Amino acid sequence: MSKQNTYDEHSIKILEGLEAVRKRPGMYIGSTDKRGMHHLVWEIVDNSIDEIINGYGNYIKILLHKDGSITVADNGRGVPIGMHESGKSTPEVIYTVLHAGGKFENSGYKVSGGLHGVGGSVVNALSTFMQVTIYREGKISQITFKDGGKVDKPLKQIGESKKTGTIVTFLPNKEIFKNCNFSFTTICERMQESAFLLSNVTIEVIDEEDNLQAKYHYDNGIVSFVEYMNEEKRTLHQPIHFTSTKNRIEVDIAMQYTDSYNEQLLSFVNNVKTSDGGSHEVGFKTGITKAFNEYAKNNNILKGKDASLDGSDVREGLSAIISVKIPEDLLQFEGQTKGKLGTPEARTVVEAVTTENLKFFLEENKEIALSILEKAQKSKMAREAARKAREQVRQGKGKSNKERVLSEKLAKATGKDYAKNELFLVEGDSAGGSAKSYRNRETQAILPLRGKVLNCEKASEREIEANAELRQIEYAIGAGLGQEFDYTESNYGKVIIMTDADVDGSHIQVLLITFFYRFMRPLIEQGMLYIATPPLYAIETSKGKEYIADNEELEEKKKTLKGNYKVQRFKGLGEMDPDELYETTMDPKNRRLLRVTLTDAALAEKRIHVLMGDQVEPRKEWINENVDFTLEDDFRK
Ligand code: 0R9
Repeated sequence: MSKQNTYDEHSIKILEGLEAVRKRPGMYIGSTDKRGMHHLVWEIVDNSIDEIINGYGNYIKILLHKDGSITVADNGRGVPIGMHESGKSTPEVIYTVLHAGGKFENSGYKVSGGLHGVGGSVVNALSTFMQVTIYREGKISQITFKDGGKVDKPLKQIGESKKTGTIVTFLPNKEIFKNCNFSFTTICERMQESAFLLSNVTIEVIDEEDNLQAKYHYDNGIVSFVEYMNEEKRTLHQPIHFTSTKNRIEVDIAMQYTDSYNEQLLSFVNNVKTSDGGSHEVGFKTGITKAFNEYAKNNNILKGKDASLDGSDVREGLSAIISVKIPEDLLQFEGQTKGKLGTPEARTVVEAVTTENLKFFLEENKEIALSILEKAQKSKMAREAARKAREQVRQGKGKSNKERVLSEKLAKATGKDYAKNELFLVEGDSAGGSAKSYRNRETQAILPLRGKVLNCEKASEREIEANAELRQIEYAIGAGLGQEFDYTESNYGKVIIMTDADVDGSHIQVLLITFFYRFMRPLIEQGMLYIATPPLYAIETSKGKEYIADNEELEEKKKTLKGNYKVQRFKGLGEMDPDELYETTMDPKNRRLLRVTLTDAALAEKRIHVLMGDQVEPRKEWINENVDFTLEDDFRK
């Protein structure tokens, strides 16, 4: 037996380490759902990215194979192939010893605060197959593992080549990652982000099953990123770009205003996205507010007694990327998913760099400064007007005739415990009528919606206000709109979308989700938005009537039935009797509500585009991944 195959004390320790990963995968990769499984890919890709950051290689390729395995390849130097002091080959150590990568670590900017950097051994532990092929020193060498890190074939030369690089293939353990598949879209989004941040690197993603491919390469880093974010918008100027290093913190910022009302801010620390923001974002926001207010005062745009522009005013229509590089000893991450930067120095440094550079830019570019300030002033006025109008509505004043008519459609709940109250947005007047007649009047309010809701992917707040259906929803919820929206003011703890289980119903759901996403996002973030799931079938047997959720459940049920039975298919909510609708879909005792969650809001605006576009496939995938419900049946067409 060769040395690599003998199970000595050292090998046992290694297998125990890998066993610990399998026992508590969550500790290493966050979770064992789809997100966790993709984390395995990020772990491997991060190694390639580290190599590129260190100055070696410019190409990464990812292949999603038909059998559920995945390959990541880079053209760096290749993992060293020599013998390690333990007597094992270096690749064996790297892919079986926890945290071994770190010992060889030579990148000054490795992110250790997040879930990153735990390395190939964790991926190996959670895979039933892993193969590492290395092109280095004129040779092609390969090592294969099975069953979560056991060496199947030790490192061996399998050929000769002048190329250099590393290829890693692995098959995630299906018992750990149940019902999970790799998603081409998720991988593409992340790789595109990396391509933006790295500049002059090509990243290719290929899905062999569905024959899809994508290739990313950007010459201008985060400037290209901002241009991409604003691709479909009207911009007010060329992107503003500045970089600077202070107190060992490197700041790289690109920003560009558009004529839209939306703010889009993405931040990164050491090339890893900080989805929950943190001190660098705070510094940036304070910095731009300061720069614009100072400029406005110095140039008499804001006069003596005028109130200052507020942060939200100067961020209206702004798209920005904040990328900082922080040395390891200063890194602090917060929050459950470690997506928030804590490092206090990042706030002061980013604020100083932003104020300084932006002030300089504004002085040098008067016309641009004025156009941005004009927009900010408008936002300030609209904000003040909206606040006054809301106060009047709250005090019962200023309720127009129109609003009174609108509010007649709403069947209010009588209870005053707002958190317990529920607002049902019901497709169609007829189902709305059924729901109104048979509901829990104390806690359940009904607002019937007629026809399709406005597609508000690109609508402004003013257009929303002009749209009767959306205006009603805003008015019923009573917590404002857009930047003024305050979920604590909501008249309801749950807002429930109730539509027919057909294509039109699904479309209405998507349109409403888009509306809430754009204009009442905290409602989604707070987990207050739901989808009702009316049953598709009822089965009548000698024992009585039973409701069936979907086709799958129907097939299962049919297998268990003996004797005569009758299947009824509900084509819409209107086909159910009012008591039936209440019992199956509204009664908290029986109903099944699906909570709408946005797992990753960062590029969501871009995704809303996908969602609202003409193509069905990307939309279906987006919904499946980002909204906690599936609409398989309805989106199959
Ligand atoms: C396809 C995924 N790629 C990788 O996993 C990968 C790891 C890796 C790497 C090095 C180069 N390319 C890589 N790709 C490397 C080489 C050298 C020094 N550091 C890193 C060198 O030539 O001296 N390594 C990651 C960890 C290790 N190598 C090490 F620990 F073995 F050094």
